[in-house]
Amino acid sequence: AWHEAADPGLPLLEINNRHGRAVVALQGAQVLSWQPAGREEMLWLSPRSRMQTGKAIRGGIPLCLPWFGLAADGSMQHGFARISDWALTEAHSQSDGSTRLLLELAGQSPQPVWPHAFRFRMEIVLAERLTLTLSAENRSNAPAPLAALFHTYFAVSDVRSARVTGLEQTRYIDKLDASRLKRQTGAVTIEAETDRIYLDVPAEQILHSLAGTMRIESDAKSCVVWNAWDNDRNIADLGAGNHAGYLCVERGNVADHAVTLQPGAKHEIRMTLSELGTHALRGS
Ligand code: TA6
Repeated sequence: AWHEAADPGLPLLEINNRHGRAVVALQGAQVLSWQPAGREEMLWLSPRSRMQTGKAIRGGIPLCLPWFGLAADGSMQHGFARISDWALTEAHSQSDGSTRLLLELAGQSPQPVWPHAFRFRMEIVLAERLTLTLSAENRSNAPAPLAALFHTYFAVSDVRSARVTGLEQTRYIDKLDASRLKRQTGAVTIEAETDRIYLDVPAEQILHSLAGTMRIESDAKSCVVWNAWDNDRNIADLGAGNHAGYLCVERGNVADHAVTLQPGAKHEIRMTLSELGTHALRGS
């Protein structure tokens, strides 16, 4: 139904294969929906999201690229990649029944705060698992600072009963407590507004919720955990009470793990999501 709300200038691609179904917006190379065969929706899309050209979409898997958080001059949050129109350069089915899409965004940066020529590529493979590979190449002749993150919104039955394992004993920056550095004890649970950047994290996290179990694997070193809690009322495209339905668990290289890309150099991050067989469709 949310397709119908989309502005006609916001093209959506749909993948359907024996492993499941996914919807990807060309704007931002953003995965909006992923439903493994016979399973529920794994990603959360805000019922209040704008579906308009040039406006960030609240949900699915937005990219934060080429920076995370506010730009150095305070002008723009999370980079321009998520509001830019990417091009589909390849789409094909593979012998194992999976589908592979390749999307690209290249040229001169539209943002003076990041004055570089670049090429970003995003590969999306829908198999039994969903694998995203993002690469960023600096095509300018000056070193470019770069952060890259998959800002995934996972659908949960109720965030108060969600739990993330795989971050035990990890250090994190608490953005809601003057960016103090703290250490996680036990699993991560959400009992209030939460906005943390975990550093040097293990390759794998598991998100447990009453809806089911999701494995998140990545070679990247940061993991951001975010839920707006009752601050959702102040975020127009989220809306009061809607925080209960999602938890952001975001893998990438940001903060201490942001990089400097030399002219001609590339940086790549990969993430694989696997549903661990527990999100059976209700009533089946
Ligand atoms: O990744 C967490 C975060 O950076 C939070 O600080 C919060 O603001 C969130 O992203 C959403 O950002 P957005 O620009 O999409 O509203």
